[in-house]
Formats: sequence, C-alpha cells, structure tokens
Amino acid sequence: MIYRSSPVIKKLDKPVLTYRDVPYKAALIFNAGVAKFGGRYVMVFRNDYGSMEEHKLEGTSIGLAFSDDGIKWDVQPKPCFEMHDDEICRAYDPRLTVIDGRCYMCFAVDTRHGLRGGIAVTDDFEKFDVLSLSAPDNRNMVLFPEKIGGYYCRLERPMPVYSRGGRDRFDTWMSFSPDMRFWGDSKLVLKVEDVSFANDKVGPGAPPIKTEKGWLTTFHAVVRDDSFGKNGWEATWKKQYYAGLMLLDLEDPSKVIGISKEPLIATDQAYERENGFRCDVIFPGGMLLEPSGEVKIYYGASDTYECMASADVNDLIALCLK
Ligand code: BMA
Repeated sequence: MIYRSSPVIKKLDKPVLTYRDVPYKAALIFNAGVAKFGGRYVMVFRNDYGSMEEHKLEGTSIGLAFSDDGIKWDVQPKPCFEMHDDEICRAYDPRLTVIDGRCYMCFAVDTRHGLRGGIAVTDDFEKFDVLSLSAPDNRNMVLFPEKIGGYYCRLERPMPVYSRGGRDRFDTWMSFSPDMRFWGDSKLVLKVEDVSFANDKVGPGAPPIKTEKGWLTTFHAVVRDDSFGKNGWEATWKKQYYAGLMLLDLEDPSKVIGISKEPLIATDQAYERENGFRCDVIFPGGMLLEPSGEVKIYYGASDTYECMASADVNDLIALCLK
C-alpha cells in the first residue's frame, strides 16, 4: 500500500534545496538538520556529490545554508563538515539542536569497523568539536533542546542484528548523559510493532519540539516489500520510508503518550520523486515551532531533494491523540 500525506500537511510547490542551489560539486541534497541560531535559520544538509546525469556518486559532505525565512536558502561557498581518514569513510544525515545557546550537531559516521553516531558542538559552523562517537551500530541520533531530570537526552536507533530475527527490525531507543560524552541508562521508546505503517524499522526524525501536551517529534517508519522492483537509480529498491509523528511525556520522554495512526508525510508530489535516487523515501530531520503556531518540517525526499512542509501545532498534537 502506498500512503499519502496527512491532510494537516501543507507542502511547498517545490523543494527548498536541490543540487542546482549549491555552488560546488553537488548531486543528491537531502536529510538536512535545521535550527534557529544567532537570529537566523541555519541548515546543514547532506550532499552525496557526483553526477546527476550519469547517476554516479563519488562522496559525501555536509553543506551549510542560511535563511531569513526558513524557505529561501543561501548556500555558503563550501561544505562545513567532513570526516574522512583511514578508519572513517564519511559523516552524513546531520541534525541540529540548540541547547543553552550552543548549537549541537548529531550525525551518522560510516567507519571500516561499524556505523557510529556522532555529536559535535559549534558556535559558528566553522569550528566543530566532536564530543562523542558511539559504539557500533547506532545512528539517527537527535537531541532534546533541554536537559530533562538533570540529563541531556537523545533518541537513537541501534541496529540489533542477532536478536530481532536475523533481519532488519530496528527500533527507537533513548539514552541519557550528564555531559554529552558518556551516554547510558538506555530505554526502548518505540517498537516496529507499535507502528501500523512499518514492518522494517522505526527511527528518530527531527529533534523534538516542546509543547504543552508533550514533546512532539517525527520518526521515520520503513516498510520493506521484497516484491518491489526498480524504483530509482538502483536495480531494485524494496523499501518505502514515511514520516510518522508521536508525542512523548514531558517528564519521562521514554513514554509515548500519543502516535499518529497513519503517516504524516509521504512522497506524493512529482517534485519529490523526479530523478529520485531511491523513490518513496521521506526522511524528516528538522522541525521548528514558530511563534504563530506554525510548525515547519524539513525532510529529505527520495534521497534526492530537501523539502519542507508546514502544519499547525494543534493539528499535529490532535493527530497523535486521535
Ligand atoms: C537510511 C539512511 C538514510 C537514507 C535512507 C533511505 O538507512 O541511509 O540516510 O535516507 O536509508 O535510503
């Protein structure tokens, strides 16, 4: 079954960022993190560079863009973050959270000995201090914007291969830290079995926003169907990724108090799929609550473009509690 986006979602009539907007080598522009920092909107985006025409990819960097309205973006002249050495292959899928006036960036790191989740902090997007790199295999980390019960909190998606039936079946967890470096006291938050539109994995999306009713946060929900054939650049692509939405308890954010019964966002616009590397993929990474109650949600579409949708915060909360 192919789902559509929820009626509460309003999409723009084009992506907010594509390779055409980037003044250096760029191809797939997607899975961005977004924050309001230093009086403007900031975006860090994944750039899998190479050739769009030849469907060839050469590497990955993280680019930087600023905006005054969160819609028109000014991409900076060079990438802002890259990790590459004998052990580390690349860093990607950044997410941003502002905590106590500093901007933290979570990211995934492919290494020769496993997949790690990183956290760095920056004040200017020029210098980043890497504060922690998890043990493998864990990624899709996102930070809450404040300490809860005296601890920094992060959602994450470890990848247990032995204990979940010898196939992908990855759930959303959370861990706590006194200092952003040492993480523990881990708890299971959202299981694949809890989500009717997932059979493969559920993982964190954008960093949560605080509302009166709870922490509102997106997640990615993945359906795998082995009967799927070609659906993008590769010979086969057997998955669909949707954005779901849930509400977590304000004091104990490991407790899910509401969840959308159907996907919040699906790829239903032509511009989200044209030339798609992997079609039918929605990967949310940024969510901002405006003073008017508008929520801006930023997501990668088909691993190719960065897109934005908006919704009213009360409609989103109602969707979780329905
Ligand atoms: C996940 C990550 C994401 C990507 C998604 C769909 O495993 O690699 O970066 O958007 O797959 O390809």
